[in-house]
Amino acid sequence: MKHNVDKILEKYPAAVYKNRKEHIVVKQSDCEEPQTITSNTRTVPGIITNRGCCYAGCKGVVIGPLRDALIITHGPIGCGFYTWGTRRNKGRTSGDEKNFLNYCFSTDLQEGDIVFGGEKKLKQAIKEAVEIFKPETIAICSTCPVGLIGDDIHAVAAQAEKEYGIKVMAFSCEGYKGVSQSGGHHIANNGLIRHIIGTGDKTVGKYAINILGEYNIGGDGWEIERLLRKIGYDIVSLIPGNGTVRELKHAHKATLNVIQCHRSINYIGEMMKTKYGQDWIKVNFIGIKSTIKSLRDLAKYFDDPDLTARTEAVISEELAEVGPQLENYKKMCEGKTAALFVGGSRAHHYQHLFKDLGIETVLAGYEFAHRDDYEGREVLPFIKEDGDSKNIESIEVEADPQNYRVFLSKEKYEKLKDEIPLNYYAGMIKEMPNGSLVVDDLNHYETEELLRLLKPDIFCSGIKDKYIAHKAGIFSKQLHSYDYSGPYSGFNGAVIFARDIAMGLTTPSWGYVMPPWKTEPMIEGSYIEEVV
Ligand code: CFM
Repeated sequence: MKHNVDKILEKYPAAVYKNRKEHIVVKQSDCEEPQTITSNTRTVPGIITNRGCCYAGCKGVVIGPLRDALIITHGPIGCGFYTWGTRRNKGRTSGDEKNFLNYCFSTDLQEGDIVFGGEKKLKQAIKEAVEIFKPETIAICSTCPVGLIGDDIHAVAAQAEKEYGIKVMAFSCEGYKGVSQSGGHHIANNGLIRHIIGTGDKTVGKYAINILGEYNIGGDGWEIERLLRKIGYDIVSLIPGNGTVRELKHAHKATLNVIQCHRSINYIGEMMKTKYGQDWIKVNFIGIKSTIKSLRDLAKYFDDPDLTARTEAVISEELAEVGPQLENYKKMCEGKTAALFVGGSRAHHYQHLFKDLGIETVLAGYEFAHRDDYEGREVLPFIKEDGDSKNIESIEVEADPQNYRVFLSKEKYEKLKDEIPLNYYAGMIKEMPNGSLVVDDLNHYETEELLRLLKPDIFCSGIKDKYIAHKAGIFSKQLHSYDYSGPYSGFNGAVIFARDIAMGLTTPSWGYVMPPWKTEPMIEGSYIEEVV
């Protein structure tokens, strides 16, 4: 079946039509010159978008989950308030560690501060934070007005670092910078490389890894940690879900960087490769088959018979545990279809888990991914315009003479590169079914129209459009926060996800919801139709 996407786009003015058409692709594997996708561009003004901001990507996503970092939002109170506890990134402390995850610190800028400057207030906030909470690390994250009035948060941070003898980092992650959350990831990654990673000197174990781009939403990271520790890996640092600045200092000592979310953390992976020689590997612990593949890929990298045997033993053990339950849920899910619209990697990762349950993905989109997340890193040299390039620093790193190490021989590296995703991500589109739709930065109008056109049984998105789907009689599951459920990763997580999806699909509620198009004929001039 072909989809008449043009009919939806026709409603737009000419300039918007052209713009949006470039962001929509129908997967056609038999096509000699498949359409490329445009992404990482600013949202068309006036369009209602689901995207977040640069501050959300820096403070909310990358820095926020570090348990022992006390984060001060320098800006009006709303910015801090709306990022307080809403992402469900969990953390558990041990020993004498501090945990600031449940707090929200802000300078609460008022009109007077905007006129006369907010640096004084920031200094005072740092002083109070040090006196009351005695943190080892403070991170300052600024929001839009701070960038506009020009407070020098970096000078304040440097002075506070001297005065209190603790680490104080400043992130100029004003909301308007870059494209959506994506710019904030980049700024946060730069800061962690510049200030933290490489400052420790811990001795690490035999199979030493860092887990990157896993945020422990709903406990996903805990499930992944459990599996990897059971196999015998030494997890040097978690960057950043359930992680600490204390551990992060030693990250350069690990042998391999294991990357779950490519979009938000690939900068750190790449910079650590240049600076410390560490390879990174792209994994996906969402879905049974993809978890098994990821575990086997890791074992291949270390190529140690003991580790390989242990990997296989753990896979069999875990599978035996979850197999029968999954089969049961699969019977309720098989044959259904899903549409996914999430930030920059979950719309890909969850297709694997849906496939395990016999559910096909008919539409997938990212809010702010870059072309490489869609089409694979091989397109990197051909990306003409980078949405980050205007106002986000791209830092250059060099090999560290003391800490640069290479784990694989050249021959081994070349051989392994063909077998596992070593320093490589293939992107989402290659793995999508033929005829499915890929839409970058889906807006509310397109969401409604595509739901009517494709009629998926499940729509996975976030809080901003969850209820549009419910009002249309379509079960919707939030893939950002998991609707208070989770973990969904690994073997046990797959069962919890299957249970939640089966429960959602079989609830009789959807039958009681009657959107107009279920009962009334199409209104004249309706642009919703399927064409052959
Ligand atoms: Fe990576 Fe994320 Fe995502 Fe993301 Fe996010 Fe998130 Fe996300 Mo919400 S880091 S890109 S900026 S996997 S908060 S844990 S769910 S949009 S798809």
